[in-house]
Amino acid sequence: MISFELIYVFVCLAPLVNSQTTISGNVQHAVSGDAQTVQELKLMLQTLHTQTQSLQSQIAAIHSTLLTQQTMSVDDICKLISSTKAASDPVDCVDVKDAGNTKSGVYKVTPPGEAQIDVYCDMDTEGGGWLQIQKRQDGSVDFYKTYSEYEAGFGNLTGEHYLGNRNIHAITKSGKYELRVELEDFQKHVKFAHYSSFSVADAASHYKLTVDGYNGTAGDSLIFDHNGHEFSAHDADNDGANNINCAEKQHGGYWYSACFKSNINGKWGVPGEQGIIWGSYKDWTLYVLKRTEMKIRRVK
Ligand SMILES: [Ca+2]
Repeated sequence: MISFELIYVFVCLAPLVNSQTTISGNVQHAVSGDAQTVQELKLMLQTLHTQTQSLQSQIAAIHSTLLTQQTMSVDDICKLISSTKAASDPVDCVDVKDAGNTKSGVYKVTPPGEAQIDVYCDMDTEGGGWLQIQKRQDGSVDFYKTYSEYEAGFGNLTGEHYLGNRNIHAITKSGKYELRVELEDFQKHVKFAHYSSFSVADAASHYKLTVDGYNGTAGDSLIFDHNGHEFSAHDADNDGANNINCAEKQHGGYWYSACFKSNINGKWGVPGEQGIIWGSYKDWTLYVLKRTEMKIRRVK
């Protein structure tokens, strides 16, 4: 408010000062019959002119200082808000990373509209900032869960787990996210599938999968037969097969169609179509995998 008032004074004074010569001329013309009075008035006007110029300089200096301070202040406030948000209320692992965390591990994030939760952030893979939403590695967690359990999430963050569809939706609706799927077989061969965009719809849409932009070494076993499909569990048949409960048949919870090209929430450590499968990993065979990770990262 003060700076605007000073700007106003500055703007108003400028024409006034510039008009001193005109005023002087008019006065001289009006009282030309009294030379002494005219001389006194000219002196007064000169004094006023000098004082006004001095005042103008002071106002300009103050104005400049205030503008500088104002700019710095706004920048500082923005940085403060940004750093405070990243430090205390991160939405995802990108925020966690931006807050200066460089080690992979469990961190607290708050998906928009949801309560604060713990998540596992991968800070080592491909630049870090990845939020893990699924992991299989040893069969320690049973993935044959109900729809509600898949909705809420389950497992151990430092081991096998599923983040939960409600939170995956809350996070992916808040921005553009990419997906990386890492896949390792029992011979320690690692491949990956990267998708440039990934999101999961809301509960009313049964957490429908939208994924696009594949590249990688494992092949694409997600877009075909899974993209655009709703999530199913053995107690919630939302798949694309009228006469089959795919979640029951494949022993998992997933975005099944009729029924699958990948089944990484299937039964760990068993061969066949109920196993941990990523069809394109090896020539569209039922080649069983040991470790799978799904991780998402906000695209800036
Ligand atoms: Ca069905």
